[in-house]
Amino acid sequence: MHKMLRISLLALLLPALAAAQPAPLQVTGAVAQPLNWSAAEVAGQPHITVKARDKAGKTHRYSGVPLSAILAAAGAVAGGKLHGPALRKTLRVTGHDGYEVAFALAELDPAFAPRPIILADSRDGKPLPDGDGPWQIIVPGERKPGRWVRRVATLRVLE
Ligand SMILES: Nc1nc2c(c(=O)[nH]1)N[C@H]1C(S)=C(S)[C@@H](COP(=O)(O)O)O[C@H]1N2
Ligand SMILES: [Mo]
Repeated sequence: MHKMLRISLLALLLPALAAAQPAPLQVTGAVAQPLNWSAAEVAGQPHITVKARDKAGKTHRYSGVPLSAILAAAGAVAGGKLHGPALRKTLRVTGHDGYEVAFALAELDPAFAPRPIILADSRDGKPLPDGDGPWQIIVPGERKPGRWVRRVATLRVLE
């Protein structure tokens, strides 16, 4: 192929290739170290598996990263420091469609919470389907799945 043609084809394709890159996970707000994690970086974090019932009442095995571990990596207040006035703090989770839910940090902290809430990247051993992934919040034991945010974009700690 002619060199100029090759270069201009590449120039045309580059924005499309960039757009095809999945958006990173943003961890922001009242944290010491904001994070911007690619899917590979999320996949590289220690995972746990939880069983949870979906809206249809079907039990699945979801694997993912505990939100408490993500908050720890971002330097959000946790553990022994999460007491007294810090207990007002919340995590706002936003999906790519703008859907938002809140968790109290205490709901996520292993010192308070009986169950880990996770940022799941797989269900029954397979990546989440496109409409749910790459990441979905899974809240085991919760009676309604309203906080199972699909297509998670941002985790923001609010004071
Ligand atoms: N990104 C995103 N996640 C979402 C929602 C949404 O609108 N957007 N709806 C929530 C609600 S209210 C419920 S009940 C569950 C299941 O929703 P579904 O019935 O659309 O599957 O997904 C939750 N996660
Ligand atoms: Mo819902």
